[in-house]
Amino acid sequence: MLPPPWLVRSARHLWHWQWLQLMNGLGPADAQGNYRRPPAAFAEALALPDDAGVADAHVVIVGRSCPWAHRAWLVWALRRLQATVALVVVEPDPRAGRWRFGEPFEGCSTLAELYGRCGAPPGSRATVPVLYDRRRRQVVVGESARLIELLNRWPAGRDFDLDPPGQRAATAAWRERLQTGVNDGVYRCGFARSQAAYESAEAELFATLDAVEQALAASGAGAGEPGWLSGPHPSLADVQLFPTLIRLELVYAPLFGVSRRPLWQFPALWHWRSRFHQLPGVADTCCPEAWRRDYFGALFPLHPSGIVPAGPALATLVGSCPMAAADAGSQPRRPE
Ligand SMILES: N[C@@H](CCC(=O)N[C@@H](CS)C(=O)NCC(=O)O)C(=O)O
Repeated sequence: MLPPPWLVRSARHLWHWQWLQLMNGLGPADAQGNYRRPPAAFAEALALPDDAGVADAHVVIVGRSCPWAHRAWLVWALRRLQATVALVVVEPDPRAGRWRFGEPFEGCSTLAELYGRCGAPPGSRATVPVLYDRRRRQVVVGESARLIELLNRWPAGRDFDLDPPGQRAATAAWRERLQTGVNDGVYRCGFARSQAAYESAEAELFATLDAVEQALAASGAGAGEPGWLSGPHPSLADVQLFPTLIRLELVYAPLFGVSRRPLWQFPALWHWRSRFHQLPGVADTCCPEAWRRDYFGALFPLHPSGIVPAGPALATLVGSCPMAAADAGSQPRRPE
């Protein structure tokens, strides 16, 4: 038997109120319902430590599902920092809503404990990624945008500058635009608390993706020519874009509602994503099962059932573009 309408109405009312309370735990919003990312606790990077490059003196702490941590992991992998910076992977604890260490790290079982011990202001969020200094027992930086700049200056196993001198201005401009429009943009869609907040974030997200698509297509980088977002060499702008785009079909489109245009409708971006994925070390940083499990399993207010949907295999997202293949099929073939 169907429940009476008054019961449905009251349950909806109560559920909406509870949803708003739970959303407060996920992230703050302004009066219009726009998600506002809280500031990081250790936002400013300390100077490059004198012992940068000494084996095991520093640790970068990441979580597999976190796109902000993914950028740090990418720089670590691309520059081959394995010999000098240890990588520690924390796991989410969905019940407690925080990160925990697999085995005690510096005597701490959770990231929150480590933050507290390093003097994070009370009430601040214990977020990944973190660059930690083992000798000084201090966080060097807890803000990913600064952290990747620092790791890019770290003495490396591979001479690979991700802020190449000839393309610095373009890299900086893209990084700023991507941070708001794309990296935070998908979260502003998913964590929006009103239709208007969602629509404005969604419009900015797809406008930014359109701009990237045009830039890549114009440079030839999307069509098989060598070249990257800010110029001929891969840069921190590419590093910033990849973690968001590689999660698009797997997580953000179904969970955050960013499904207006699937990525195969952006052929240059699709091709760019496949090429970036092929760079040495990048594939090892991609953990699609953990992404789906953590997002669908841990973001209770957005997905209360916790059911993890089946998703496309990663291999189908980093192969040739279905759109390009369709175009090629519809073109008259050139004589051999
Ligand atoms: N500003 C930070 C944001 C990082 C961030 O939000 N990380 C999330 C995971 S994707 C986190 O650790 N959240 C834990 C929490 O909010 O308690 C950065 O870019 O480094």
